[in-house]
Amino acid sequence: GLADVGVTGLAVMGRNLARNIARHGHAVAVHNRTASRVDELVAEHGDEGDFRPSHSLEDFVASLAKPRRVIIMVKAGKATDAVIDELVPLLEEGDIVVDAGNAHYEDTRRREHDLRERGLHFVGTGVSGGEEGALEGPSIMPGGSRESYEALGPILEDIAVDVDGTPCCTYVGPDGAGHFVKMVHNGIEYADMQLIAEAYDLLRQGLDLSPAQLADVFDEWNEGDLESFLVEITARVLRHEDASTGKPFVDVVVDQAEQKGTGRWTVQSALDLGVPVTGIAEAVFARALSGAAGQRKAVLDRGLAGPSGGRLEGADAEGFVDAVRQALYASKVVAYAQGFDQITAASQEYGWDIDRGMMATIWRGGCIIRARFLDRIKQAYDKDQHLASLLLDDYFAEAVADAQDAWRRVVATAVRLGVPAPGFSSALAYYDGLRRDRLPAALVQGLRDLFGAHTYRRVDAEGTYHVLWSEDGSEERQDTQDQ
Ligand code: NBP
Repeated sequence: GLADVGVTGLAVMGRNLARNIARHGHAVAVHNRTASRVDELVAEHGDEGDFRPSHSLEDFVASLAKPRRVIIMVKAGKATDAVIDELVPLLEEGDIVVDAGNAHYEDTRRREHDLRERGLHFVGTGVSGGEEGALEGPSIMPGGSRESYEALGPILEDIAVDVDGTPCCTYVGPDGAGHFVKMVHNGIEYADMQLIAEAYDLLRQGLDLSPAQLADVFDEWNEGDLESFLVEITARVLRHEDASTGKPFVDVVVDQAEQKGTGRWTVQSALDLGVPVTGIAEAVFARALSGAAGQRKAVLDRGLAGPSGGRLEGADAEGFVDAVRQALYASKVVAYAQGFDQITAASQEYGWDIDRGMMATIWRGGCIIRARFLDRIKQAYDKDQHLASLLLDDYFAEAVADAQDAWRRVVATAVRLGVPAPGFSSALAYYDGLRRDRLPAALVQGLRDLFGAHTYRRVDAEGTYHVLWSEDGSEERQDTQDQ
């Protein structure tokens, strides 16, 4: 018979995804530009399931049952377009092309539009969990037509990881929705890691705890509300000793964080949408600062003034570990709330109608940000589908209220010690900004009106106004003038 589904692009990700599909009892056609990868896969893992190898794209397409389901797993960008261009002439109306690479959602929107005009379905899907996830069960975030999900969903849900009997895969929304949600997931991952790094730094600097002692702290935190994959592996990394020097591993690693770009994409999109994702932005900028090696060295050589006294003593040290735990939790709530705001804004902008509770559900497994906490987010959106901010949900509002004294103490301590905590402090500033009755934005509007005649609105009347600053200071109503 013909194969149920095909995978083209058999580097680490595609190869593992194909094996995962085969292990679940589906006949999987496999293809790669360089044929040796096809042969290697079948030679090494052919006994795991029903693989149908092809050396040409024509044979590959011919080996698939209709409507054809083709998963492309190649390097994101030009390679994806090259494969699509080659593939499309070989396909027929109703066939489904799936891009499982890390595409930018704007590219996915363009590709979906082009293929739809040719009668084909295009599904851009986020796949999270790296190599291991692809093989053992990733979290899958597919976007595209609902109709295509009918044919594709069952296989994807089959190979996705399961949490409490629920697969970490669901239909996300039309065209770029899946890749958008995957992008924000990665952005949240940046924010989460930055907050963890700040917690580590504050405790190490403030209390002089060793990496091994801090590993114990993170292990303990992993028993409570902070329970997550990232906190778990933080303990592992901190406990690890460098084999050649015997030093704590974290002390032999160059302190310049790299990035592949999805955090930057998230922030770029947030700027366009006008959504404050300060947690993600601070994380991206903190990596950039860490990588500014020349500048850092020049500053270190010259020396720039900082506060005196680097350690916490007595009452200042008391309870500080737990205060940092609470600050981490509150900041994390803010970072996730902001990420979900970005999904909300894009969903409105592009008409995606994304079910936010379901996004939290499918991130519970397979993902780097998998965490106990995501159940709470799901519950919050289940209770109120139109929730304006996660911070308004009773559970989160109370959790942050409980944490806020500790959070303020930690941010103040960081400032006093001169330990940078951009994630903690910007999350708190965001929280306080959101809470404010009147913001100084009123003054900003006044300034804009004076220097640029940009106009303003009044608290006590409808309409748009401008002050005649260079005349008698009287106020003009602007919006009626043109009529
Ligand atoms: P790579 O991103 O390293 O891409 C290698 C694959 O792309 C090979 O199969 C290669 O074929 C193929 N390819 C290239 Br490059 N140019 C091509 C072209 N013009 N025509 C046809 N095929 C071409 O593979 P990966 O690390 O497995 O990642 C695959 C996708 O999954 C990427 O989009 C990545 O961002 C995403 N992703 C990766 C991870 C991860 O942890 N690695 C996690 C989540 C998502 P060849 O063998 O002939 O050179």
